[in-house]
Amino acid sequence: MLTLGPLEFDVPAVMGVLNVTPDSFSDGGRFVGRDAALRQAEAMARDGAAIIDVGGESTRPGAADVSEQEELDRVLPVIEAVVEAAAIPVSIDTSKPAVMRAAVRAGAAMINDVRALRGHGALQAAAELQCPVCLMHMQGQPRTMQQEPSYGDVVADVAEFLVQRVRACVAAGLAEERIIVDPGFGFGKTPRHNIELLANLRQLQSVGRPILAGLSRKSTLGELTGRDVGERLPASIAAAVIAVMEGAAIVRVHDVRETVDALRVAAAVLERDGD
Ligand code: YH5
Repeated sequence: MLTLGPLEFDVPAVMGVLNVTPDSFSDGGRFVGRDAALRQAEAMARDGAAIIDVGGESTRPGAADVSEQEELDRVLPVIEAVVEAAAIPVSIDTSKPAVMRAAVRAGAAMINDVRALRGHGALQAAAELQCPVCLMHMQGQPRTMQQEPSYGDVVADVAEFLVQRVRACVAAGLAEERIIVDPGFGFGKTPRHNIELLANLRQLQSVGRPILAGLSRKSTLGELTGRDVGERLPASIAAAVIAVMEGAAIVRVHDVRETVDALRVAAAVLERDGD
């Protein structure tokens, strides 16, 4: 069992991705609109997701910035609908303090920030809200992060960043036991960097907090398989299983049903080992 303040998950846990961006790379905007998003969330809950991650800012490489109002308009109706109708916690994928506040007021139970609360006012907002947070590593900014990412030792550099961010959060008053860390697959990383991180995910346990891994449908899997984004399910399942076998407590995925089945097999092996 993973306990993050008021949130409790069986481990491994699946976080289902619910994009509410019209330009979303992998969903192409199919779930824009409150009712369609709600149906998708309900299906993910039925299929065994532990939490639904609602995001209104596209952070794919090269994506344009979204205004605060636009992000609020996208995510709030969906969070309200899911919180009211679906018996599953919601996390808000945002870096904007105003969106964090409004989302938590609307019932979101967790903040997932790809900028690890480094944005202006984000740390203070999260500390005030006192909800669980996921701190993700990213080198650079979404618009330019894939232009020649470079590290000394990618695993050590990411671990050091996460240790520093956990420290900054605790210093700001966030309860350490509510923090999750994430190496940020694909965020300012080459395929080699991503594979290195996946192979050495266990080393990030030295940070001392549960690990979330998001590899679902990402470009590295496209590079490895030669498949377009809509045809990366087998590769995504393999990546989720490897992440869990290497110590991830939560995996963030688009295809909940298939991943939950695969992770039942991984969990049986892990539980037998006593890991
Ligand atoms: C993550 O890893 N990722 S949004 C490009 C794709 C497919 C998917 C090229 N938010 C993460 O999912 N939050 C995103 O095809 C995240 N960890 C956490 N905590 C990017 C994404 C994607 C990008």
